Amino acid sequence: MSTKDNTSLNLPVENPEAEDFLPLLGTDHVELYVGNAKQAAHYYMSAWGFQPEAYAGLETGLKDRVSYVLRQDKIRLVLTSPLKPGGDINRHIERHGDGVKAIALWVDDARKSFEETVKRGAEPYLEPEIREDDNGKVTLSGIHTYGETVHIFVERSGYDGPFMPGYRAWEPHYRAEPTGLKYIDHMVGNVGWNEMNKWCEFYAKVMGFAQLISFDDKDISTEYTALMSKVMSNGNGRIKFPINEPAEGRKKSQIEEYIEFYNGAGVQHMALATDNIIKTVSDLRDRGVEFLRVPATYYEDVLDRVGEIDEKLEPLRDLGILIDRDEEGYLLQIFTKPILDRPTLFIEIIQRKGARSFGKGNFKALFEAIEREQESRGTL
Ligand code: TYF
Ligand code: FE
Repeated sequence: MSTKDNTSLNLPVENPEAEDFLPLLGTDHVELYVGNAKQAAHYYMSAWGFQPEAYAGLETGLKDRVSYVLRQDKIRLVLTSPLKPGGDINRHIERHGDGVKAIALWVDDARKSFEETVKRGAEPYLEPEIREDDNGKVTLSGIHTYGETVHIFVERSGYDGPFMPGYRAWEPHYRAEPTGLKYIDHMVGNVGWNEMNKWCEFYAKVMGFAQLISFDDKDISTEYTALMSKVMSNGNGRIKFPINEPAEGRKKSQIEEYIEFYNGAGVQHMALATDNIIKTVSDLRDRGVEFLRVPATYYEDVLDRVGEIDEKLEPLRDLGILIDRDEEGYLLQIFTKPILDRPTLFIEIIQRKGARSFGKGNFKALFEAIEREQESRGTL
């Protein structure tokens, strides 16, 4: 069973009667800083089936940057590139390569979200600011989290224009079929040696999250791969942030490899949910998305482990989709190879059939597949 508990963090367990001081309605968007937003936007459209939604750049009065907004169902991506040398975006890209800068959270009150979190120790990133145009107003604020990653609080107050004030609708002639991606299931952070508890405590203390104790939890670490992980979740369970740290193991930790190439802590993967993983993964494969593969032997005994499932095993095996079960149901998941040149960011596709855990039963096969990739890069 999935429950909430903060005792292992030496923090008081949440009082269920207490008011949630940071009610989160969902993930508003994820912003990536990238070297070439125009081409990245084309990749997320053509390969992933995102739809063009909004644009801001020279044509809308910006002088030094450009942003493309893409959407697929509830998932919104913002791709931002600099137009001139210098500045924060260039520095971010030089240091980290393309990567996630902001995990933006949808709130009813961006000012209160800022004040409550800063009061509890968050480092301010963006003082509350109101953006307004003919379509209404949006209030933004922001705080720092691990590495150079930030959380933006977005209060939409019924705004009904393209994305937010400052943007215009983006309507290129090209559109690709969606691939069935529905919402962000979780966003995972990689942090440095022995920093997992510090960042879990940040989410508990500063943002009112609690540790999600699930099937996966009991030290997933070093038996197969050198990492430790805990999952933090907000009050209504809509936002889930697993936090990984490297651990000593037989081989070089995949988390250490990430930290080296990203030059610090950052977002390791986003897990995107579908309600038809076979269709979604077939479409993505057809469009060139590369997935990790486990050995064919994985499928010889997987049904002994997970029991009966609704899907036929054959297409799951052909596509390399992994299966796991917990007390509440089962899940189907698969992981891309890194989607950038640096071995940093990757994407997970997940379909939940009742399970609320993260696929512990797959860790051995998955982490061995990741180690084979590390080996081919000579970084193991
Ligand atoms: O989010 C999770 O916990 C799972 C499993 O490097 C996982 O997706 C954990 C660490 C990792 C890759 C996958
Ligand atoms: Fe995941």
